[in-house]
Amino acid sequence: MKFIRRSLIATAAAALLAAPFAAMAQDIKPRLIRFGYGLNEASNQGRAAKVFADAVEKASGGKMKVRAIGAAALGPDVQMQQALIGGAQEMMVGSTATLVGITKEMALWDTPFLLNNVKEADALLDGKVGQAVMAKLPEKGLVGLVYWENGFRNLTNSKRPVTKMEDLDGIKLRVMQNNVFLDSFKTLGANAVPMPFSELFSALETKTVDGQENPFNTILSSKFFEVQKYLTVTNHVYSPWIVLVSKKWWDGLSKDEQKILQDAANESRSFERKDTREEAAKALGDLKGKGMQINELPAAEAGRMRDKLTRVNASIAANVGMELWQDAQGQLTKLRAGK
Ligand code: TK8
Repeated sequence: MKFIRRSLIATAAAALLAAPFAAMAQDIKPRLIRFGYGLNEASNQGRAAKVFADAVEKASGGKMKVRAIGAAALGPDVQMQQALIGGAQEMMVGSTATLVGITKEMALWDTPFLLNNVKEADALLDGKVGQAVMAKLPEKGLVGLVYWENGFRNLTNSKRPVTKMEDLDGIKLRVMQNNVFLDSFKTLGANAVPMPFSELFSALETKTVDGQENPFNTILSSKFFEVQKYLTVTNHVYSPWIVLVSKKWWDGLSKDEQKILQDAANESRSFERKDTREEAAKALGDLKGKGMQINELPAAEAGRMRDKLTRVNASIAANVGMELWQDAQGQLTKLRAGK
């Protein structure tokens, strides 16, 4: 009897002691962050995702852990955006173009021939205009941290070299799931088909589509050169990527945790832009080495395309709002005047 009572007391005492320990164990269990992206691990996107993951882990002393999951294993951009909004996934990086269905102001970045160089891109994205566009996300259940560079987009296809606008006639061209891209390429005469990036390689391989458009880096890292003969340097639009957080999840973080994520995102942005630009500078030579036939779109043809797209530009301005459109144009005018 005595023995039983003593052991009961011991059990109760152990339970009392165990409770706070269990709570502590909960506290030190790291926060797991699933960070999804669409390209391969061996791409500019994959490398920067790793830099972000390492920076978060280091700054949090291991209390926050980022699992970077590439190759659209968590789904294409559009699906991940929904998972973030619902709180089923914490973070992602993807194209601003696929976000337009959620935040119409993102279409500003889809304006053909809007930006002339990466200096203009950095100034606009990191300045007032880029931040104003990003500020539209929280009301939709998303938080934007930084813009990364996807880059200037160029055209590839398996049918013929594109040296003038008319060469696009009848080319079945995959575009991102975005009305501006769809409209632009239809206006230029291509048979544009929207499709998630994750389906693109096999669609090119099976000739479901003849061509696509993406920066040099992606044409290289996604091995499109294996299934595309012709590359035309068009630089028809500058595409940003955006690092997104689920707002539902973000709101449950402490201020310190939010700062760790924002700081790590800033660090990843510097790394990513430098890495992307270095890779892009030599990618064209690499693609030539892989057997692609490359030509530059003559400036006069780019001009013709620009003129043809005036109507599309007008509809972008109307959709994103005149104030934003004029702010962007105003900042560009100033930049170009060297102010
Ligand atoms: C990757 C995409 C890709 C984009 C596209 O998920 O879809 O063509 O350029 O980078 O976001």
